[in-house]
Amino acid sequence: MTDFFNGIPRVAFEGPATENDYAFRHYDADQVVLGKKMKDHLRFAVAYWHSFAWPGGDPFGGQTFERPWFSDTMEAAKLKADVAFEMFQILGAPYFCFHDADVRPEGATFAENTSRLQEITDYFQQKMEKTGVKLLWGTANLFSHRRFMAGAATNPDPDVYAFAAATVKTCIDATHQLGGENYVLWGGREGYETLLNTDMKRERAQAGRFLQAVIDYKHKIGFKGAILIEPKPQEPTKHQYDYDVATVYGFLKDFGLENEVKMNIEQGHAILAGHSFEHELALARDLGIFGSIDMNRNDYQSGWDTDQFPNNVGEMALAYYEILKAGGFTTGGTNFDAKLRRQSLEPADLILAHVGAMDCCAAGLKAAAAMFEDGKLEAARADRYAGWDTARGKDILGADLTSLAAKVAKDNIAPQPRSGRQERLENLVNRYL
Ligand code: XLS
Ligand code: NI
Ligand code: NI
Repeated sequence: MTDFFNGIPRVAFEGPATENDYAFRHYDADQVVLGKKMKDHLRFAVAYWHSFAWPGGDPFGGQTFERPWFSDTMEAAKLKADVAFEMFQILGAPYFCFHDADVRPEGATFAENTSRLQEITDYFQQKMEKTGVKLLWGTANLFSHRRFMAGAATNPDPDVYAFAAATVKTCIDATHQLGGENYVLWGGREGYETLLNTDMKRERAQAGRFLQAVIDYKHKIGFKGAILIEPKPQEPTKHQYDYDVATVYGFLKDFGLENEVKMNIEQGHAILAGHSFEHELALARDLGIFGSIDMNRNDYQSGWDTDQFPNNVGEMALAYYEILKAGGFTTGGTNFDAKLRRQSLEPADLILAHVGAMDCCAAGLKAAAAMFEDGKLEAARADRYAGWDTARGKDILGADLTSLAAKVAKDNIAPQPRSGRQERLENLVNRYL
């Protein structure tokens, strides 16, 4: 045991009336909702990078957090792992996620990076066996080191592509060894700042080739997890190639990979793309590529990726409603890709941020389940489109323009507008919260 979370007890469910900060009011892991335990619906994961590797900097100032493991040694990396697993247990979080760069210090060479990652992977493996905590996904950080400043797969320099590919191989290996249920590719610096120096066509082809190589490798080693792409429209580059779900789907179709890859959808990225979270979730579901979520919000005023813990039950309810409609998670889960505010210095802040987030998601899930079970929302939607289920609707959809022109003239069709009933439906949703 380390003394980092000194005296903070294991967080348990105590119900909505409790006064205890270190308790769940809604998240009751074993409570059955729609035939499944809450923990199996939500599949919470802690993001290693924000919770344990981020120093609290912003564009105007550096480190604010003082963590005993902030140093570049393997000993510190192991202390970090010790504390991380203590936190997973305090929270009862079933999963975690990591990038290579979060868990091991940067080496002088690729070989050193690889051996350090291997050492930590073995260390994780022991801890996972002991605690039962599992890996939701692994990934490679192909965006922090300066070698990746002009992109990884989409870099103008083939050597950077090679280094990135080699790094991804080691990260898939680590994920595979740890029984990870998914492997994530977030575009990092795959994008551009100015077209003046960018050959977009070439970069897009490189990205397609890279992804194909990842899929080939996955099959070669028998990795059974899902490969997930995480769309984001901008930041760090001005224009990210994996803009949103629709853009990534077009890209996958182009390279014939739409059956090999699914989406990891982040709430904040959806907002940055000018969509609602539920739009992105519903679209991915309808296209058959829904995978997993990063449940971290952005500030609605600031216009950048602030990665805050979720705290709006109404928003969560609409998100989990779409996920329930997708049949729930299979390999995916709810990853908190969220960081504390830089003034939140105390170890307790880290715990309470997650407690609130888990509770908020649980409350959202319960509301979504009630909405789903009740069926009123779907009935209203079905009623709005009922005309299309009639023989007449089907004939109209099958007809060509000439016959439709003839039909409209002959039957004297004069459509009558009907209310969309938005406010009525919004009132309905609020009743479940
Ligand atoms: C950055 C992304 C990143 C991915 C993992 O905005 O959200 O944290 O989730 O590389
Ligand atoms: Ni993000
Ligand atoms: Ni993310």
